[in-house]
Amino acid sequence: MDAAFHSKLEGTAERSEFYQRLNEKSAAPLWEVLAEIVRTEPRTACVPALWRYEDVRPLVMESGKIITAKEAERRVLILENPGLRGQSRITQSLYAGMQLVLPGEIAPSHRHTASALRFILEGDGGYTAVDGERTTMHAGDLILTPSWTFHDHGNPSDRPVVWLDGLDIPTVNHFDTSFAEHHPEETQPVTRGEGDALARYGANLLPLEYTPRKLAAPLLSYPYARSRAALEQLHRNGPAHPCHGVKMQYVNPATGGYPMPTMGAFLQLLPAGFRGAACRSTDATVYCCVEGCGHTQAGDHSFEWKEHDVFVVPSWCPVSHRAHEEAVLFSFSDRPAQKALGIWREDGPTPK
Ligand code: 1HN
Repeated sequence: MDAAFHSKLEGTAERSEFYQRLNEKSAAPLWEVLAEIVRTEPRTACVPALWRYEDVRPLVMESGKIITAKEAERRVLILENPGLRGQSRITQSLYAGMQLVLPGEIAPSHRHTASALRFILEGDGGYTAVDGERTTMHAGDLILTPSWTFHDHGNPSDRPVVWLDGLDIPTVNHFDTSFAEHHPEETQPVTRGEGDALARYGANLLPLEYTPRKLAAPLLSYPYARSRAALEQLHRNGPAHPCHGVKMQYVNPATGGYPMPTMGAFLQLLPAGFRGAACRSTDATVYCCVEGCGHTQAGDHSFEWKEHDVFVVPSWCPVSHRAHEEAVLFSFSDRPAQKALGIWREDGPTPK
């Protein structure tokens, strides 16, 4: 990059006197900050980090004794990036948290500008209702709550339900575009039978003359059993990608695009003994181990992960995965937003 981006400027008395007068008029000299604000490549306060489920789960369960879902509205422990403490975010653009709904509880219906995805970790009898349809949560399912859709959660089962929430809250707040409101009722009325959206949009069929009217996928849920079976088949048909193993992206079946405009989601199988090459991309990514165990190198951080552990890899940080046994990783990032803006980049594989 141009030398001008890096040159150290001399601090003269004349300049500092000028800067003071600029300051009084709410103005500032670009040349003093140019190298800082126009980086030659991404440099972020976001750091690689790992949350072990064995550490977080007991705290999630303890939160169940501290506050009810109703009182909390949403009983969630935020996973805060250690480089971004106090900002309720796991990357610069994304929020992540672990949510608990205990047997018999209801998390009341509301809607907001922020889009959410949920990746189910534990429990088989919880549900989320979105736009008049309920979907039962099973471990490994991906559930969408697109921007401005009413959503409530409930747990009629006798076991706690825990999931990973991913929201684009920092993105929405970056644009100062947050709106939110409660539904007049605690639980929104159910207007369609369970499985309606999956049959209508998620079975390689679409209604006649269907044209998408919204940016988000018309699906509520992407059941794990189907995605897992597809990865298994693709693994048998081989070969695995040198960086990613067998990696697929969740899709909006009506457009072929991402499930939501601000967040993309991915599922990858790493075959037993897989040793991936390093690659990097500009979308900081949140990973969650669904099955198996392995190792991830993210820059100079090394993570040993197993089931339900969550880790985050910042923008442009070289990342490589290894699997000690066959493993499945779920992940999500702001890739669709970056691609829509024309600013997404990737690099790799780089030689081991
Ligand atoms: C929200 O609505 C949910 O609906 C979870 O489960 C986490 C974090 C911030 C703002 C809204 C939910 C959230 C949230």
